[in-house]
Amino acid sequence: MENRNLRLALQKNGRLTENSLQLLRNCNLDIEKFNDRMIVSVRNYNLDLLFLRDDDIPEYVQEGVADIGIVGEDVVEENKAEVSVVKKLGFGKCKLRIGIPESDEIDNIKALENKRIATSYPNILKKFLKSNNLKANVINISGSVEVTPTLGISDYICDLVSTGNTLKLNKLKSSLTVLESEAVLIKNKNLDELTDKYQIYSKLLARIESVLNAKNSKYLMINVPKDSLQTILKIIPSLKSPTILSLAEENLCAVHAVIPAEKFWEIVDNLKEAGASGILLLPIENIVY
Ligand code: PRT
Ligand code: ZN
Repeated sequence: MENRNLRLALQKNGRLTENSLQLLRNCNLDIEKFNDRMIVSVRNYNLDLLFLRDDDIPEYVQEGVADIGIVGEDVVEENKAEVSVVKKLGFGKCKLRIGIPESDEIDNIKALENKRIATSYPNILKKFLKSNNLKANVINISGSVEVTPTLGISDYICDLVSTGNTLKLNKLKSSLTVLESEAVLIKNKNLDELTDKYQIYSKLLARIESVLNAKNSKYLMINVPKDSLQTILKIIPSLKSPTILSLAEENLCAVHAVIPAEKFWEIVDNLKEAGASGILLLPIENIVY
């Protein structure tokens, strides 16, 4: 009988592995101990995890060996995979950039014309050059692209950058951005909406979305003098209407609101100035809209 579990491919051992597993655990999935196994089941959900090299994930999902996968957008784009990109997941963020020798300057994209550019992302780079009407010599290198200018093999490189330290160590600096990337959830294009598997997928997606919504939000609780209430409500960047509660002390009330996490430090001084006290900011586990 056909296996009716949904199959999710994720990176076996790399930069995206820990965050991918953490996201699944935050979805309340109880993942079996895996000790180097390729296929691992989830105890409390109809889901199997398939651990792969990241470069293989788009094709496995395209071919339906896995139904969905978690992988960098850069890998999906480079492999020209025929898959649906369902959701950005907010981790594994990086940029594919042109790296040039520290002493060089590029003030115009035309500076790439006729240069030798080493990269492990030849497809993305060629597409970028073509869309800018440029011709350059793209050199396909599978690893340590950053040493090629010093070796005289290339003029520039095109590689992923996060902190920029690797470029710096090799006396290079980043210049133009070719692609921005983060981890994404991808899906096989033929996953049939009428199947049980699709139901398992859409329920999992709803859990993932609720975890991502919650991660970006916080629960703010403050006490407010009643005559400052209107001023304070104007300060709070509430995601929906705040809750206002009476307190035992007559001239005070409590305001509870869900706010974007990154806004808290911008508004805290304004809240205090307007008379707010007992300011509490709490994490939220899930938000189901
Ligand atoms: O073994 P497997 O094939 O599965 O793994 P891998 O070695 O091919 O990939 P891995 O684990 O290095 O990266 C997986 C994904 O993480 C990538 O596809 C990106 O989507 C994402 N990611 C995020 C990065 C980086 N940041 C990153 N900094 N991938 C690679 N790098 C490398 C980059 O190539 C360069 O060598 O880190 C170096 C630069 O880093 P900084 O911090 O010095 O700028
Ligand atoms: Zn890889």
